[in-house]
Amino acid sequence: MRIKKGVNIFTSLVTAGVFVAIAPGSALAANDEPLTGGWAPSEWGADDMAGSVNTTTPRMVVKAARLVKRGKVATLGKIYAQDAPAFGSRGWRMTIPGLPTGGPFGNQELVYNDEYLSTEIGQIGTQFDGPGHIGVRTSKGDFFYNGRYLTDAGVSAYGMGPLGVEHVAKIGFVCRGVLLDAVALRGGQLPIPVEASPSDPGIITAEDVKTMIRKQGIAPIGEGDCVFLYTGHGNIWHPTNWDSYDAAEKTRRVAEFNSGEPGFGISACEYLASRKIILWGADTWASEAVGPGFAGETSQPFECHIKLMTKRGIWNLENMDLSQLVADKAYEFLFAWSPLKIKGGTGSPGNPVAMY
Ligand code: UVW
Repeated sequence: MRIKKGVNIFTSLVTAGVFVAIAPGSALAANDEPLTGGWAPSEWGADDMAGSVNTTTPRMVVKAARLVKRGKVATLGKIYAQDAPAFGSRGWRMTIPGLPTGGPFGNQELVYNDEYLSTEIGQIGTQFDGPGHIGVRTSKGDFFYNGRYLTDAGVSAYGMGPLGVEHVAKIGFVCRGVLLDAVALRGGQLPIPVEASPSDPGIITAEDVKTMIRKQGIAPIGEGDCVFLYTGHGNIWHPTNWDSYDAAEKTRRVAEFNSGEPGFGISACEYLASRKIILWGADTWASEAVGPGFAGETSQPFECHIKLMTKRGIWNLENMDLSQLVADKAYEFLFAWSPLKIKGGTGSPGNPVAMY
């Protein structure tokens, strides 16, 4: 199946039967690879709730800090707004009740405003995918990072308990950031893949990653690094020009942005895991290639999500604005980011920072 240009991918996934409602009591399709493949306990022990952030040592932080040479700072988050693209039916709705919300108080006639927000707070715009976001349906139940299940004590509709994002946020990410400029590699914005093949120009393979590192003249990817891919697809939801577009242009761009995306293929993700990175991300909504049939480099949808996060606890930052780093050719930098401490949350919004 091909994703039609302009069709919301979530609608397509449902139509294609990738997301299927299962009637109570009916037989469940299951993938037992997490059980037979030794995905739990993780390398940080059976009790771990944080994953890759455990890797960082004081020595790594000091080494990463030495990458600040020009004294420049780039913020890597995009603007949260109601008309910005979102996956599926997710949305952002903010109101300022009262306007002013309260006051006036005292002789100074103080007034104040608060915002009321309705959104999928951890899974909107620039977003961090934490331990409770992606799982695999096995014959024992829905398996998440480190062998936790949605039926475990503490996991409920009110929060993910031991899978909550706050367990990662208590540690946070300070690392050597690496920018992989795939637009420079391919000579232009990467296309949405049209076939599940390492030769598709929209799919970044392990070899592509090694080539970019060599061409960009930086040290190989190593333990504790945070690695980000620039595909150019993120400019459809343009980080600076967005508000200059009229409503029809925004609608067209939202549909195009959501209809698939170039990105990492599974060979690249396996390579990044072998180098022991702690965070991966991109200027796209999934950070990995999403093409026909929702496949990446293989026919499996969101394979990097599963193999990096559910299997290994290597977390993901989506919808990053990498444009300043690209313009400055800042290919390695000090990177700092922590998810919000949302108790039981699946992820977090935020505004990561690069210093170089
Ligand atoms: C899904 O939630 C399936 O994708 P993402 O992590 O890209 O939001």
